[in-house]
Amino acid sequence: MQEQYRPEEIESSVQLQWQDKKTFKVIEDASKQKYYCLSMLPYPSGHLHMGHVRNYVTGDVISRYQRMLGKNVLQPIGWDAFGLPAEAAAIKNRTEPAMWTYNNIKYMKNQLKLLGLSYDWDREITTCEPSYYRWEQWFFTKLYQKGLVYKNTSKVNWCPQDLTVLANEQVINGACWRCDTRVEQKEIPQWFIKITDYAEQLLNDLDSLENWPEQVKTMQRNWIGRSTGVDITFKIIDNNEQLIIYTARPDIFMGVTYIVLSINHPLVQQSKDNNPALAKFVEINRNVQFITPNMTMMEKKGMSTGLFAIHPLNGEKLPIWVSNFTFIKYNTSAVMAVPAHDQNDWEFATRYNLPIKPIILDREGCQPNVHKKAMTKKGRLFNSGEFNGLDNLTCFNLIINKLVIKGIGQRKVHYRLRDWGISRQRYWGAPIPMMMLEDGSLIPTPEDQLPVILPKDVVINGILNPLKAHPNWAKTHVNGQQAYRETDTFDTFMESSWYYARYTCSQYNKGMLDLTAANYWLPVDQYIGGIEHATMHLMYFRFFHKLMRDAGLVNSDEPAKRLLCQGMVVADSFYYISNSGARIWVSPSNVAIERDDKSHIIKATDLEGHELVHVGMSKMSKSKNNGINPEEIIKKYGADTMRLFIMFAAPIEMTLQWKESGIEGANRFLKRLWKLTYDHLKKGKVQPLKLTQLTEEQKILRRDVHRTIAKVSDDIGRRQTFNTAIAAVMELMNTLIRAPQDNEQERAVLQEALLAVVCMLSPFTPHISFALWEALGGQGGIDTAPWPVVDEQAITQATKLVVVQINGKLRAKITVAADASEEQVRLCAAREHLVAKYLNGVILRKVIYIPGKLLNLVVV
Ligand code: HQ5
Repeated sequence: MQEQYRPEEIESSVQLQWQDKKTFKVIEDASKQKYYCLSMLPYPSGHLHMGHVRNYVTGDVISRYQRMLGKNVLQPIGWDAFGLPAEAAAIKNRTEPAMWTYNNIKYMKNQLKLLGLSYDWDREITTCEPSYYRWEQWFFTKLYQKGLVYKNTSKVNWCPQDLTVLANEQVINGACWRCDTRVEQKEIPQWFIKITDYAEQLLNDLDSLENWPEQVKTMQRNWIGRSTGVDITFKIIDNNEQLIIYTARPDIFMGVTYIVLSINHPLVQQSKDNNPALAKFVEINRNVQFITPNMTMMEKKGMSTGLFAIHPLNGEKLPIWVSNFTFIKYNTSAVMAVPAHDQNDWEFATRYNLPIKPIILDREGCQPNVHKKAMTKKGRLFNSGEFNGLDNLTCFNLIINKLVIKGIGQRKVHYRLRDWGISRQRYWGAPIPMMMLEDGSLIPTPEDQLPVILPKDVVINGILNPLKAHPNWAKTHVNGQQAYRETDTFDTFMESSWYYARYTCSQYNKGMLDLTAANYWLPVDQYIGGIEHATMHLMYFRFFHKLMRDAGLVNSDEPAKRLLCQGMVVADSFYYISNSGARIWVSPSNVAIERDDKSHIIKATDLEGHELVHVGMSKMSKSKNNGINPEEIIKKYGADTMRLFIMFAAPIEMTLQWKESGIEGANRFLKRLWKLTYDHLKKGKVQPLKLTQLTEEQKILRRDVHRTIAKVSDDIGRRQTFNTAIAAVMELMNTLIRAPQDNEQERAVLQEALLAVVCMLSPFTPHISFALWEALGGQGGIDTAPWPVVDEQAITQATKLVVVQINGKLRAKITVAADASEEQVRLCAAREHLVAKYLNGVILRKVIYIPGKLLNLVVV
């Protein structure tokens, strides 16, 4: 064993062995318990971000731990390779999206390998390959045949200058990213998958996901947005049209004072023809509604249509308004407003001077004060005719029934969830396998013509859809008839919706899935990824699993049993103001920092001597130039140090603050471990441990070792508190460093302890653990070593001898568990014959206890 810890040598040599021996390759094995651990696959965007590292190291720690428990562990990786960034880069750098993508994959794959992740590389998936997307296309045609796919018009962002569709991220402040022209909305025909058919199941099955974070489940519940309520029909004054509006709050229906339509509501479209002001309002606000992603942040603008509806129960005249925000409520284009009892409605009413009519009494039974804000509490009704005096919850059903009997209400379950629009007017995606015949009819591409391969000979200019512009790609034949291919491509969320299943049989070419393999490995036991995917990806992923189940491809209801969402990585960010007044962000690796004794930054300067403003910690990003390149850290300290720091620095769901000092601490710890092992082994061969001949000190040391094993196992496996697992090992190390190593038994105890430490650390720091295990003479390679087993006796056997005095005189010597509490020691002492005798009939004045040594009872 070398005296110095040299991570660069160890890591590359260990990684080479893993690669050569295919250590992490797995196949189905019915005799072993399977464990499928999956991290969300990356977009091949160029370089690994520290956020990726956190995600993938977490997956690797869990995989390695489960492998040591003896399970057959599948941990795959691949590339979410289609998407807009490749097209943007192709235009910018004048390359092809494929070239850009494959170069990035090559680069990032190498970076992943430097991290020492235990992937089965033979299962790698690259989603832009026809061998992958052909099955997605095949499945889509099956869904079409089942009636789960349809075409409909839907809005897109449209640049009237470039005559192109823009993705939401290409719309900057309402204008085209390229030419700054104001973006419009355009209705074009697009393909949809009926996720709404599965709304009920997607909602109900959330309850079975015990090991998913509550936060994610709540977000999905809100996204699905199930509500029960009623569709109510309103008559309009001097107009033959009727309005049908859904409400989930029939209980406060008597408080409705106005109605709001969104600008795309048919009645607005109709009324604007003879109302120029309204037409102008529609024109101005037409785009805002679509572009602003966070509707609650949006300014609420409104205008009267001049029309009035009639409240069907109290006959009041209700002004009908139009606004730019109505559909936030239930994703419908019309809402009835109850401003006295709904804050959003109240704000709109106050801004435009619309009537506010309270109908729920406050807790004291008085009319509520709604001058400053809406009153949103429950209570008894007033101002509500026949419903006066009843509490609002009771009225929920009474009012629905009344409306139903009058023939103007229909009970309804409503979902906020909309069908999934999967068409993208983009080149770099999987072609949608549909065709149009000469007569305009739509048919799915026949199975024998799949895959529909994305052509390479295209012109990408960011304006024309390259598939549309292609001279002959779209032209084809079906049964001797001329046919035209769909030129839109799939949303990339299609590829990431089923990749997890394909990993179980990524080379299979007889079908989408090899049923035996898929059903051996699925469902995923542990899924790890960012919270940003809480709704879209994780919803589509669950939806696809159910679709595949209903197609007989998988036999479980949900794709993943347990979900972990890692927090983000943040770092210090610094800037100075340039001569032209711009903020110039300086990378933290180029900043010299002075700190005060509390480690607060008091001065920061860059390499050119600019004094910098420190804005605290923020998400590592290009815009703040505060990203830390994982490769540089590996070069400087090794992958094990980086892995250890990342898993130690914060609880996994929390934000991780990047600190070089923390990295240094992790590095020092590994060096200490190396040195302790080296010094231990230098003393020569270690004799076997003789459990029956242990001294009290040795028993206590063994107790600490086995307690640590128990804690670390629970922390990694059940609690997933990786930081506390590492802290426990560090604490044990402090004890081991101080432990005597002079005789054979002491060295044997240390040998056992070191083997345990190396094992416990190996999920976190696999390379150094590999090397130390070998040096310590551990059996077999550490990659096949079993997780250390807790010796329960070692925990209970460790004892201490406590001297018991009464008024300073020795009366007994008792043996207690080494960690016995004072209470337990006193009880034990009281059971001693002599102690009991002296305590009889006296008053206990004072107890002096020196833990693990002395108990002195002062009596009178
Ligand atoms: C992080 C960062 C960057 C990344 N391809 C999709 C994707 O998000 C995943 C599909 C399943 C839809 C995490 C991120 C995600 C994983 C891959 N990450 N911080 N790809 N700065 O490359 O935490 O949350 O963007 O789980 O890395 O990210 S990705």
